[in-house]
Amino acid sequence: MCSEIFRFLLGRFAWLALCCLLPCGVHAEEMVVCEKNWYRNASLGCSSCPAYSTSPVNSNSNMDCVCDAGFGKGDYGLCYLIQMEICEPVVSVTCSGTCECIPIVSALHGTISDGPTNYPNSADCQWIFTAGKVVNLQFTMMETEEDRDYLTVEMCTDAGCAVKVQLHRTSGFIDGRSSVYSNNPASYPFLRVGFTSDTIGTRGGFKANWWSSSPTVDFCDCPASTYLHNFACQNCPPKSISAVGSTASTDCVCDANWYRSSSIACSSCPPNSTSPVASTSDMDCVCDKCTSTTGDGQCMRPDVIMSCDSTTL
Ligand SMILES: [Ca+2]
Repeated sequence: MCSEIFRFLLGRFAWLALCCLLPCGVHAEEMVVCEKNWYRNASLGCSSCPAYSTSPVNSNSNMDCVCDAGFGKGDYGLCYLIQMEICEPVVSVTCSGTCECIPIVSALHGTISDGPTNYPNSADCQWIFTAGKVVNLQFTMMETEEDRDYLTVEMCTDAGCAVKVQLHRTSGFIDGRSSVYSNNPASYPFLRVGFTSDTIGTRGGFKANWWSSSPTVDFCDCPASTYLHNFACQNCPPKSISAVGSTASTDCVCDANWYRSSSIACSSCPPNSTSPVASTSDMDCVCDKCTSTTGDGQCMRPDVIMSCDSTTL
């Protein structure tokens, strides 16, 4: 009698028994709960958040991985060290006189000019560049009254140009671009451009481009496992490291058992294989002893190793 009732119940309420095994309304994929700093991926497994980021328990996507303080999210969801100002040379341009005067602070390059129209009579204008680095200057246009209205380029020991070396003095026209005039920052950290006109007769004036030298390694030593890129220290790809002062992504070398698979990523060697530090190809992954290589590059370990000679594969 009891067994008949049981069979009846099982026949009518089989779905109820299934619900006991898999709680009603809960799909199998919802039961994957990823640990802290991992997130559920498209194939219902758990993937690790990128380096320098964290996520809470039971995260649903890589969007839940939040970059650490001081790091920003970049391409491919990777976290990069936020730009450090120290990498950027700061140039300040101060100017005075009746010419066009556009003060600039913290720029790498720019243009100076007497202004868009003819310069005035009795002009006495100057532009002083302060960088502590090399500042280069090149005239791209010049039209002044010959032997009367002059442009002068000097490098100076101080902002007042008490001690100076004249690099160039000219009047008249130039066809095309002038030579490039640069200061020697070790002795003369300031570069000065002066323009004077006499009391009669004006012309179009001048335009000049200026630019500071690019930052160098000694100017901004990026910390280990980062490299200099666009005046900022960028993280090496996950599973790779670089020396202090690295200046290119190629300075980042993959850890042992990983190999460089793209400019921004290291990939793991297949199971049962190893590679040395700084490997650059999956060809560098060598199968462990007592495994055999399959056609697809996998290293297979036999279920039972009957007589593995440890000196050979
Ligand atoms: Ca004149």
